[in-house]
Amino acid sequence: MVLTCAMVGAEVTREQTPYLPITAQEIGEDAAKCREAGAAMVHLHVRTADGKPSQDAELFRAAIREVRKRCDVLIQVSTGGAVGMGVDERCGGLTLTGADRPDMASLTTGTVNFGPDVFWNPRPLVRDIAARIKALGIRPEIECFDAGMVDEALALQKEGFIELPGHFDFVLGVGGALQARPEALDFLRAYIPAGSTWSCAAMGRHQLPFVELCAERGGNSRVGMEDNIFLSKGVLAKGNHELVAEAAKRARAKGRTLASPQEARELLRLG
Ligand code: KMH
Ligand code: ZN
Repeated sequence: MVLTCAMVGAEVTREQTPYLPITAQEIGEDAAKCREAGAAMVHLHVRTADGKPSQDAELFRAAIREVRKRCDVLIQVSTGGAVGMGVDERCGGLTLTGADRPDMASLTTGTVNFGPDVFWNPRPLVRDIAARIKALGIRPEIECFDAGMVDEALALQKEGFIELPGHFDFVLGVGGALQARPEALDFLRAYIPAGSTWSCAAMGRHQLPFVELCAERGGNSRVGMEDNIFLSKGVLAKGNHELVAEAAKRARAKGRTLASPQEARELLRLG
């Protein structure tokens, strides 16, 4: 089972939790602890020094270097960024090559309500981002906030923008989108093309129970402060590694073994 940790996100603030990693060094230190706790991959966003969401290439470079000097966890850069960002800003992490090249990048395949906002992903923009991911020679994690985003992945394959079978991440529980319900997960995992891999990122209080559902169903799982800051009701996680450790405990209790980054690379066909 591949455990991914979405460590930073674009929405959570230091006012909500003092444990959110913001600087490259904080991200590197927490990532190493996540790896130790059982994560094979981290999904990364970056922030400016004052905590504002950014997708700046140099901030990504600094964070990636701080992670890689400490551990071998796979690094997936976000191309979603924060609502309202333009495509070039969103794709900052895709400009990094050589030793700083990310292992994977997220790709959301449709527009969706996002709480009071709209996460804007019109079809030409999705194709633009998919082409940049392909040009970098890495594979996307296809992020589906709603069921139609699976169908759009099939359209992207037909048009040559992505390869399938692929790796899907079902993001369940965002306000205005598909909610974190077991039947939604069961529909989606049956709906993706045969041979594809999947994980699920459930929001808020659903995060840790969904690790167990994913474990039971033979899938992979994403946890982390991007989606949930609480270890239990009213108890903040004192770092992403605490969420990963709890996820690892629950997955193992369901009889799953956790993939190393190298094993995850093979399972997700990252080459
Ligand atoms: N912050 C959300 C608006 C991604 O990383 O690709 C989008 C997001 C998706 O987090
Ligand atoms: Zn993200």
